[in-house]
Amino acid sequence: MLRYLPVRRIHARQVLDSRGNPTVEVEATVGEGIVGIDGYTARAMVPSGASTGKFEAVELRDGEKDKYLGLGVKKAVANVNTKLAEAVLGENALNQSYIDHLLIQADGTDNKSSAGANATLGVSMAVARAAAMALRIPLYQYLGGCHTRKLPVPMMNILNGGKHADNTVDLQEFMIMPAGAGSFEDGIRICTEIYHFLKIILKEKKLSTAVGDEGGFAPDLADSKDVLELIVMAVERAGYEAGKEIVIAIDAAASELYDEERGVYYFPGESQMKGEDVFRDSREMIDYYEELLEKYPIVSIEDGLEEDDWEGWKIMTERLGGRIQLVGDDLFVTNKKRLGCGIRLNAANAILVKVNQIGTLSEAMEAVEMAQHAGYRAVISHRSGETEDAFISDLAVAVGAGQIKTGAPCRSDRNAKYNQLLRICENLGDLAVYENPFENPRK
Ligand code: 2PG
Ligand code: MG
Repeated sequence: MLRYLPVRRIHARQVLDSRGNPTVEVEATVGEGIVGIDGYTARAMVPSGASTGKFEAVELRDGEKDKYLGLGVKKAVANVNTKLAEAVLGENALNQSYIDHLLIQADGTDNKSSAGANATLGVSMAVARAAAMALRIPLYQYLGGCHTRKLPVPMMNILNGGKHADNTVDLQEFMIMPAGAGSFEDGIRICTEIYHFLKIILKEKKLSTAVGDEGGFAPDLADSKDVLELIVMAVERAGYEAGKEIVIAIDAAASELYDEERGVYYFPGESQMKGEDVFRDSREMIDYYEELLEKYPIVSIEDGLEEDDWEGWKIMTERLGGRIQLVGDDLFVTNKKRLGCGIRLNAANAILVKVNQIGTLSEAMEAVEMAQHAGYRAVISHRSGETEDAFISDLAVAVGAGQIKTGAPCRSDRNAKYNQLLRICENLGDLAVYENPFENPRK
């Protein structure tokens, strides 16, 4: 059995992401020079957020105002090509946790602010992919083992708002989940049909069919109820039953609405559409969600409150946690310390996992493990700024997350993830498992 697979070459370059911003791409070559083993080169690209949590690991940007509006990543690229490469060259690519440990050490800070989480993550992912290639097994199997076979239920964001669109919808994401579909493939088909019917309905109503950063439509609507009405209409028009084949998830991204000075959440779009300022405090936010739950088949709310409001999260979990999934994104930032705090306090009951929030693959996988041990669910997620890299699809299957959030069935940066999952589905054949994650709510 192959036990030692040396990292032979690490090389980074600056490329573009789905929003036209620079990002880091890393190539890793492993194995060269070992008897009987060819060299294998794999590539990974790093995603980037817009509604970024303030406790996330640091994404290093150049800040040169005359180039890419300050968003270049040449410094992160240089860090990969110098100190991170030096740290892992000659080391065993088959020992991912050790590779990641070396990257963390080479950075030397708590939040990857020296090398940049965009630099460490690129190396981490490229090495893992190269190792899988050398072993000639699919990435999901390399990361998850031979028993890996659970496909995730997609959270498809078909209507964009908040920081991801230029419209009046204040909550960031309205997603459909084919939780009652018979297979992953059917789930994708059903959601895509609903997406197309939503477009037809928007056109009929003379609303905009332009899309936001994650490929969902971004019309001007008065409030969340209007959005949910349209979604239910699209589900029915496509021939499905909302609450049966299809359930709904929301990412409120409430940290973005929070007005720190006043200690309340401000809804700018709703205010504009209604001609009066709309504020909600923490308790009113929970009341608001409760009202929406009564009327619509919502099964999951992400970042319902802002990232510092542990007390509010505790109360929200007490009030809603028995009925729906409450996902911590900005709250947990894929960080075990923050997740541990949430578990102790009984705040939220699920974690959103974004590899670039923490900066290495091992740390992200450990966060999933910690969540699953505590009876929390895990949702693997893209960022609003993405690339054609579909690493997270393999990761979602590898950890058996059961849920993936990766945008609308529109724009190749989003469909790259769905298409990779379709390939994995085909690869698994009859072994593939597709389950409704909400059938046996664990709380
Ligand atoms: C989120 C993400 C992804 P961003 O808030 O969950 O949908 O957005 O990448 O902008 O943080
Ligand atoms: Mg979020």
